[in-house]
Amino acid sequence: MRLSRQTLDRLPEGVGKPDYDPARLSIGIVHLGIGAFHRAHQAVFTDAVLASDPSWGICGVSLRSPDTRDALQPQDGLYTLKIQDGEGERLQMIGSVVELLCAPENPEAVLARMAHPATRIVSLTITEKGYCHNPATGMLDENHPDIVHDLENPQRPRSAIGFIVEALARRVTAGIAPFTLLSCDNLPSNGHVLKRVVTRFAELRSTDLAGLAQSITSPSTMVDRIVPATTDSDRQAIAASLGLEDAWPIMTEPFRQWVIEDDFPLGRPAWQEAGVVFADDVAAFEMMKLRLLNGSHSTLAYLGYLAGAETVAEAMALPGMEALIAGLMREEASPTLPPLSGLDLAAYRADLLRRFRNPRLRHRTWQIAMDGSQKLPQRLLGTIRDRLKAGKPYDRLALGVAAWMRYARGLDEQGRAIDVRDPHAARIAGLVRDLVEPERIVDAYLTMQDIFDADLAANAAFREALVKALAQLFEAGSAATLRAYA
Ligand code: CS2
Repeated sequence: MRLSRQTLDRLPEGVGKPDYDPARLSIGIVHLGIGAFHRAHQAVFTDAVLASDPSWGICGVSLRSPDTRDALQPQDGLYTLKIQDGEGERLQMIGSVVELLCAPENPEAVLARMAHPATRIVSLTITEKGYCHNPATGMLDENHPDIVHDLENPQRPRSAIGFIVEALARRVTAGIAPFTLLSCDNLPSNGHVLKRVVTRFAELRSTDLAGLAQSITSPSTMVDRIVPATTDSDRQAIAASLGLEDAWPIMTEPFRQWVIEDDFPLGRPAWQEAGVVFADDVAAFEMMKLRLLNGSHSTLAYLGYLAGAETVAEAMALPGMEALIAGLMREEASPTLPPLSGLDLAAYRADLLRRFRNPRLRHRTWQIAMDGSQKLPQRLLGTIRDRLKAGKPYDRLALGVAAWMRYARGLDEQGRAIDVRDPHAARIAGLVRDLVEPERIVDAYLTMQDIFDADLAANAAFREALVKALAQLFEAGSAATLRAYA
């Protein structure tokens, strides 16, 4: 039997259930990119406050595949959240997602929902590459195939940006005020980046639309929760605990954090009641999280994968890894952060190490290794730029970048192919696959100025640090390189 509104009352005792009637929800939020992260984060914070205002139900949109819709629609949008760490586990049913749409199948339904007067927020988790921007500059990549397509077919868009601008245009025509845009991706100043690419795209469509895009609000956010991809064995374990089938449960950790700039002209859910922090400026939080959590995550994913560790917890157990990551955070990344009053940075770092060690989450290094070309600039390269300016060492950060270079080249330490997922995977393979000398590999990578901007690419000390780290990874391998930090 399948999980659904009808079967909710069959759930075993101890499983958390919505404290509202899911059948009475209406839609106030359209979320673009309804993946696991959204369902462990924004949808959960929203679920917690729907009892006081049921008008903030979520319409979840997939921009690519119908998988999520196909899994959740027969369950009335309900799914299980499994929250687990070394101390135990807890199951909770989430009911905030009330409608599921698959954009490529029916773009018109998505546009109609976004243009509906009751839709007051359009939130996004579309990953870094979904912004169709140049990661080094933050500007719209006007040659991006989806952008070119959407400018030619504005009424049948493919990209999130194309959908947003067309929906805004329809709202203006209908005399409906613009929705608030809410980026929930791991980008610095994500609200500004989103507004910049949306405004530029609108400008390319027409000058009237450009003025409109200028007037929208797009608060920045910092989002945090570790959410590994669900596996079939997770599905089986959930079915055994519930006595009901759930086609797509979500696995996560107890920790969750959401910091948002409070700028919602059409209103918002009372998220503060669920622990969301509203701040005037989230840039400092965002930088802390990107440079400490995500910078460490990427470093340990590349080094860990190369050393044969399948999960983050396994990577953390490699001799030397924890000391390397702790040192990267404390010595190299933390000194570059702006002061955050009231925040104990040492405790934050200790907490991160504990979260990375979570023995219950099987968070694959391969999953985090995805899309490195889009992640490195804000996770490692910005920190290195600041260290260079200050004349301070950055060896561990350089090792992280070199490990990406080794990984993305596409061959592991045994010479086997790596399944590299990255929008630039083919371009990278073309540049470096056949090269063997570390100098030449580094030089070839440094020609990618959409990742390494011109200044960094021309910095001799930076180049030398990368060559040294990469040479070590080729000569000694990742595990032996790590052992030197133990
Ligand atoms: C990870 C993040 O996959 C990745 O690149 O670094 O998804 C990370 O788990 C989240 O940002 C944690 O909030």
